[in-house]
Amino acid sequence: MTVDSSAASEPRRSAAGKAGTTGSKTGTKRTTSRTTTRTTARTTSKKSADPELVQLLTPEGKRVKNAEYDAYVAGITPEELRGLYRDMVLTRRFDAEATALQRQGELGLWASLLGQEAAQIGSGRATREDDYVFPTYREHGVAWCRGVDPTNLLGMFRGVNHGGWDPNSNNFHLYTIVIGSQTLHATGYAMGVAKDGADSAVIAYFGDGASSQGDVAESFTFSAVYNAPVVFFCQNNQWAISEPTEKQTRVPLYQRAQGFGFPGVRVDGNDVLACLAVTKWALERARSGEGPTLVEAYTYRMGAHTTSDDPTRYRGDEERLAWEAKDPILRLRRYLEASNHAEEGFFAELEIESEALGRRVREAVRAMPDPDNFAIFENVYADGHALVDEERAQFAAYQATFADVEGGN
Ligand SMILES: Cc1ncc(C[n+]2csc(CCOP(=O)(O)OP(=O)(O)O)c2C)c(N)n1
Ligand SMILES: [Mg+2]
Repeated sequence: MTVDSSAASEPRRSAAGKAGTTGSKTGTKRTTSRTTTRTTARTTSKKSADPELVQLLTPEGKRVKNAEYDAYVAGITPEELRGLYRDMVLTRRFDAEATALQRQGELGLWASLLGQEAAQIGSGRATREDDYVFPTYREHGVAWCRGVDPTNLLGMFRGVNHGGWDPNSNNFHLYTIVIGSQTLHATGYAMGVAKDGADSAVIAYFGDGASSQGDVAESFTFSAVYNAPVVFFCQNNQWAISEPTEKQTRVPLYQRAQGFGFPGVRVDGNDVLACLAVTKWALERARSGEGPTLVEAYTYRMGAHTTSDDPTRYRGDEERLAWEAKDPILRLRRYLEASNHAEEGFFAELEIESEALGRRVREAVRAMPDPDNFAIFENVYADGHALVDEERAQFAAYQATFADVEGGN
């Protein structure tokens, strides 16, 4: 069987070792003291064209065997597979709607996840309810899996709030714009989880560009040394705004983990099944006291960085076309159809559901109330602060200079 792989056509990689690393699967008791993480060569299915890449579904929708990861999706039912498909379709629809709303002036900005649905739905569905997720600003699919209502994601992008959801309701932290900083938050949180003796895991999302941040290196060091139950999920979407991944690293990103003393693995980020399996494996390691794991989901940002970006200024169409052939949604659809796991009615109903979601999102955004002008001074300190009081008073005085036009707009 011929297996296409996302990494096989990778054009820019220069220096690369071949094997990743895997951690010892021994040791099930979590402890905050040091435990030894052994590294051995990790190889993936012999059938894969690229031994670095874990792939369970080819771009043509063929299921390929993988000795290490099949077990993590062995019991998956046709209904669950359809569920993954539904998640990806609705997330893409929500994302397209948000992009359109920005173009209509209803949002100030939008960061599209187009192309990254499998990485986000596969990893998001691998998490358990009591796990804790630290996203960047693009994890709309993970938010969906965590049960955050998608309309709540839009407030910040409309400029009417600083987040829009209670992180503790769904164990899904607020979006983080400061690149890479959430990996430190996740590491600290995971160290706390370990101290509590809980068997929950923590997962931090970040990008290929973020991998160059000191914060990420620091969180790798701390999590390794303290054996924190955290999964670092890097979506390598090939670009950090206009900087290609080759400007971030001379080795495949997943191999960075080895230098910190924990395992790293590269998964086909456009293969929802592989992302589910690999993330389950990594979360299981965390739960059983084996410490951190780096998962590099090898994928592609099919759209612009944000609605403020114009990717035609720095990359060509051929690259995008090559990745479109590996579309995550199309490949699962092909698999569902070829294996008779979904009938035509399922796809038709999903289309209706997508339309309804689009309508709901449009209506919700337009109905969002403008914030109170002084809300920005709330929640800075738990008990108030003299400097905040002073700034509030200054702002009130400034606002008063507009009193004559108040209500006139
Ligand atoms: C500390 C910091 N530096 C710079 C920026 C500006 N910035 C916003 S997004 C971005 C690129 C991030 O790329 P990557 O980590 O690959 O994530 P992606 O946007 O591709 O999902 C940069 C440099 C920022 N937000 N924070
Ligand atoms: Mg990126």
